[in-house]
Amino acid sequence: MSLRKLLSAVFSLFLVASISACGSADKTAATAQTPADVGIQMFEWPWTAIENECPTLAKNGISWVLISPPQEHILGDTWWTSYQPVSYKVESRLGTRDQFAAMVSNCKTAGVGIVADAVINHMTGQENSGVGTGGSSYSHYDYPGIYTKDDFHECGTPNNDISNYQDREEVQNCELSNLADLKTETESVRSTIRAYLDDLLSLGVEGFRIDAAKHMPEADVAAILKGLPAGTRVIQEVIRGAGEPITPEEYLPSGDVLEFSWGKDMSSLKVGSTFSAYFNAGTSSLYAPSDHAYTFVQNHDTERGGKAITYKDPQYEVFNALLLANPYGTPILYSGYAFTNNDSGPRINHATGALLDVTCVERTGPTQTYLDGQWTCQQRWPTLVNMIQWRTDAADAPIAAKWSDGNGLAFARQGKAFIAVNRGEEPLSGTWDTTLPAGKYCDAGAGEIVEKCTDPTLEVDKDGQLTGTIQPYGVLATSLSLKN
Ligand code: LAG
Ligand code: CA
Repeated sequence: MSLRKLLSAVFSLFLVASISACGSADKTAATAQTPADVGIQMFEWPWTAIENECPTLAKNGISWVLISPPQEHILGDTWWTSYQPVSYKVESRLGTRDQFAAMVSNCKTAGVGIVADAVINHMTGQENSGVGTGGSSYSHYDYPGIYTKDDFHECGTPNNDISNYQDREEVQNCELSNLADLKTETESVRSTIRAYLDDLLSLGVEGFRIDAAKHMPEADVAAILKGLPAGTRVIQEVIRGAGEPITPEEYLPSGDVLEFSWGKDMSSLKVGSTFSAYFNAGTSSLYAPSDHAYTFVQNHDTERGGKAITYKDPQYEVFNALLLANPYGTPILYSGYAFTNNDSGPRINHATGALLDVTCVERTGPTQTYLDGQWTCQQRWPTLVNMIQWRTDAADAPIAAKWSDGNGLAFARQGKAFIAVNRGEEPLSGTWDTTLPAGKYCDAGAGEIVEKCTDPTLEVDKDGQLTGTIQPYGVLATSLSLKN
């Protein structure tokens, strides 16, 4: 267990003790559970909208939010302007410094941490000069008062770009899509970046996603992050690539990593292939150690890559439930907006250029479709909210009673929780070994958030057997705190 997880466990025990002392024994207090560590990437959500959502996130069991990059960036309507830093002022399309500070502080009060996406490998990729979202002027290799031409790599490839991912030097010292590549090996660049991270910490963030970590030598990342306060969450983006010399494992000395293998393996299980291969995920050499790996069905890049399972797929909810049900790694849910054009940013008022307010579309079920720009709000999907409680109930219990048949897959977390899913369009009926105590239970996949199970629809017999039907693209799941 990492120091961060230990601290959070100790804190939650303290919280539980103080809640019980006040006499309001809710289900968490009654069983003194350590809440599962579940995060959510809230892609391109403005700071004020996240602040407003934090009480709901906390209630739904989500511990932290991975936000989009908060630094000043180039102007433009696409989402990826966020990934072209102009300066380290916390002034972006997503909000001002004051709005950022208010979000971090009020979310913390609600019990939700903020993890900032730190774009530190590069600056802008525009050939033309311009002005950023905070009013700073810049040109491709010049950021007044911050960096000059000498702070960037000239690597010698045509265009200065990375083309050969088999070449370590090239991947780390050339340009990723023309983005001016910082000399992260120099003391002055390192300390400039570090001052930015320290500024975000002073505003109260609990950690960082290190964007494009693979494009910086691990020694540089380690030097930049050296001496961060104990417990700071560090999630490095090192995309695993077949046969590439740079691996996520190399980066473990400087923090944890995003494990891209998980979502990739799930995408091949969406249809057709043998569903029981799910049980192998996390076991091969293509997976970082569970304690240091963050897992996700998709992120903002893979959602646009054409291969991942996304909100557009009716199987999306099933695979997110399987993400939460799996003991491997720390899960990151995802909440963004619908799109047909990969470049489209969040919707704006064309007269003022300001972002429109975020409103959540109500969930109707797995085959729901969304209009472009609508916010999909996975943090409110009842099945996923119930599955977060399920994950807390499952705690460290191992996978047991594995079953799979065609489009159906089921398993238990020994004695604590049970899930059966259907990735197909026909209902599936069966009898499964839940490993649970006999009794009546509520179904996590029935479409309502279960706060206390008063209307049970599932019955587990004295042998732990449950007979039921899994709806098309459905989840049938239950766990000890969903017991009547
Ligand atoms: C990342 N991780 O390593 C981000 O997760 C990913 O979203 C970022 O790419 C990338 N690294 C750089 O931080 C995104 C878009 C790119 C976009 C880039 C910079 O996926 O498409 O590139 O952000 O805005 C765009 C254009 C390129 C152009 C470049 C420079 O698409 O054609 O060369 O801007 O102007
Ligand atoms: Ca680099």
